Amino acid sequence: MVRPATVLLAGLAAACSPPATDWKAAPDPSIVAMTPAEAERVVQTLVAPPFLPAHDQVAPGPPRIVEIRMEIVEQEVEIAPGVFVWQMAFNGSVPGPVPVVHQWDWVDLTLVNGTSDTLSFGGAPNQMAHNIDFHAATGAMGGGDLTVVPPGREVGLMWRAVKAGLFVYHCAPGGEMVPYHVVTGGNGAILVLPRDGLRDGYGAPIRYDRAFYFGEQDYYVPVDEAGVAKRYDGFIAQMPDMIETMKALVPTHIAFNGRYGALTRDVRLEAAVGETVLMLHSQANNASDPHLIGGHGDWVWPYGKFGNRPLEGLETWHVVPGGTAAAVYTFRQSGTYAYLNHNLIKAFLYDAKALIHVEGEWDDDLMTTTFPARAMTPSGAAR
Ligand SMILES: [Cu+2]
Repeated sequence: MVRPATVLLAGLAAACSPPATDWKAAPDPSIVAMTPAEAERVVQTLVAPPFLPAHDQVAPGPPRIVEIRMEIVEQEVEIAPGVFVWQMAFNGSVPGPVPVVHQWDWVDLTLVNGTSDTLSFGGAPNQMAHNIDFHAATGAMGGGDLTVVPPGREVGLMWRAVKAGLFVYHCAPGGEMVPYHVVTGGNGAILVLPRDGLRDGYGAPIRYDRAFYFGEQDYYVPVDEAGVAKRYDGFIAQMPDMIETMKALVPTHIAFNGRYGALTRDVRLEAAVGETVLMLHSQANNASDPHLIGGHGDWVWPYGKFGNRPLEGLETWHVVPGGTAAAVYTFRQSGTYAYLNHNLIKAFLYDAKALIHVEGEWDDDLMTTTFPARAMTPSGAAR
């Protein structure tokens, strides 16, 4: 028998918070109402993509203030053989690092224009002002208006992660500087996990064993009369020609993680049969269509946002410009898999691709050779 008091309490709870769906719980009003003054502070050390910093998949307690530090570096990088670009790079990587927090946490950022030791990198000080616009943040151009910082200075910004998902961040100093800084590498993504972790389409918890972040970058490299990629003295000198090249809207180079071969040659991505891998993808300036050759997206969150019920068993999914994708896959078969943009021109004639090497037993029941290549048998004839 249900007591009247129980019915009353249930009615009050329903009036205070959105209803639970059949696959996720409603937010806890006391967590939403919490203030930063009540929150514990933690420091998160960021790492270079495609990897993520050490993190809990389920929030270990109430919302926290997560302190992160991002140093902006203007650096010249050989993005493809003989092709050099002055990048704008958060923490010296393209894309920038992936901070990992939980929904309703606060992000307390120190944004440094230069590096902390010498305020320079490779002997060359930064030349331009930069800032950061977090798509996961609320108000003031995503923080862009409050974080404009000249070379040799640093600025602080704290914001609350009110939405769960993978969200793009990028530099956005205004006008033509916005696309110039973004397509020279000034972008990345932040992962905001649900407090109780990921859930599949039935509401069951998902725990991943590994997570890889694929940042897809389009470049617009000017060439001389002979068609040779031009090289410049610095981030400012490169800008006028590059902006003219950008206006054609046709990338000259496309790469995962900043340069050709980054995730097929320079970094070896590994997993094992039976492991679940979270595959994160962003493109700050163009669309992309991720696909795992030889596998699938077991669960794929539309637009990379965890507040939506994930879709099951996809072959290829979509990243909108200035957006993300998130998918999990449990590997069932050993071998080498390619994770790529299934615009195959962008994958193979450019370099929008990565390899994942999976160790383990081969399962003949999933795939086997019935006979090797041999002379053709005429149709209808007995072999
Ligand atoms: Cu910038």
